[in-house]
Amino acid sequence: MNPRPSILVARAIFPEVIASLREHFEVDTNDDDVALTPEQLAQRLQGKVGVLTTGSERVDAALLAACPGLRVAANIAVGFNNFDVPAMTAAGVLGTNTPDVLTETTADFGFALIMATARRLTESEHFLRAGKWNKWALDMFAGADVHGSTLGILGMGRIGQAIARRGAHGFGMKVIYHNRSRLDAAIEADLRASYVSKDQLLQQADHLILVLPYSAESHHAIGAAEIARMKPTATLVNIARGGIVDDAALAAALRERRIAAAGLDVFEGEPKVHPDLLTVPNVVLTPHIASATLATRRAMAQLAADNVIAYLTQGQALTPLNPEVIRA
Ligand code: 8YV
Repeated sequence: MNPRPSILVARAIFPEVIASLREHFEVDTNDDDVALTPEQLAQRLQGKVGVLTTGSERVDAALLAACPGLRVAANIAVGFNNFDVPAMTAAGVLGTNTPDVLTETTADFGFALIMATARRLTESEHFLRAGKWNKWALDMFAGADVHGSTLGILGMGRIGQAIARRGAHGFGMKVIYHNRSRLDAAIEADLRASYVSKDQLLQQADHLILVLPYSAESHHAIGAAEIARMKPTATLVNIARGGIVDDAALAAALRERRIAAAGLDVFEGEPKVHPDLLTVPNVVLTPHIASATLATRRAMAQLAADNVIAYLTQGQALTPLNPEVIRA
């Protein structure tokens, strides 16, 4: 009998997901959840045909060259900027991601961050915890209304649309969006969202949320020049990827109150955070947790596992990034 194929689960995940993989494969795990260096990852992948990764592990030309036996890399994330997909395709390695299962959870969090940012939730909590609350005042931590305001959405994929729905239907917001391609009129009508130019989006939004994928094109899509186009009362929320916002420029703008506030779940070079962002009061900071509910994280890990199982046992995949590898 042929030995069972070996795979690596690069980060600690749910035991029941590991169990489903063990029905088919020899599974090497990282139970201590140590972040692997590229060299350690390549070393752990020797003799293995599959890997489950998170956004912290890169699958690039160097890794592919060091691991010629690799056939599939399944990212436990919808974003896949840690994958060099053309290099994977050239090497005949299938990549998969986890769309859909995290859409509503991530949209909930986007809204949580909009609310927390507009209503100065963490800033006021820090004030209270520091024992500074000794009298109530009419203008104490007065923020900006969310209901009835204009919500700007940059990037209008599945998560952007789920946020639009919450804004328009739940909070009575006027929803405007900008995206590489405009949505069908029927979808726009259903969402109650209007397409505008990026410049109009920047100028008109009371609350601007970023939900676009990271790429060379979207690097620093929001920098000093874009922030200068925004209303001084506006808030900016990033739940997409670090690098889409120029964090140094944002910290300077927040310090000078060129916009009112920001809410950030993702950072350039995370888990490091730009030191200036840690010292400005008008920013809500969270450690990349937009998809973090137990049910959703479990569904993401299971979808990644199911992709590896489907590909290695049946030559199919549920959510492939480069399906041409399957057809080849
Ligand atoms: C992941 C994310 O949890 O799906 C994404 O793209 O950013 C998060 O949901 C994170 O990338 C870990 O892989």
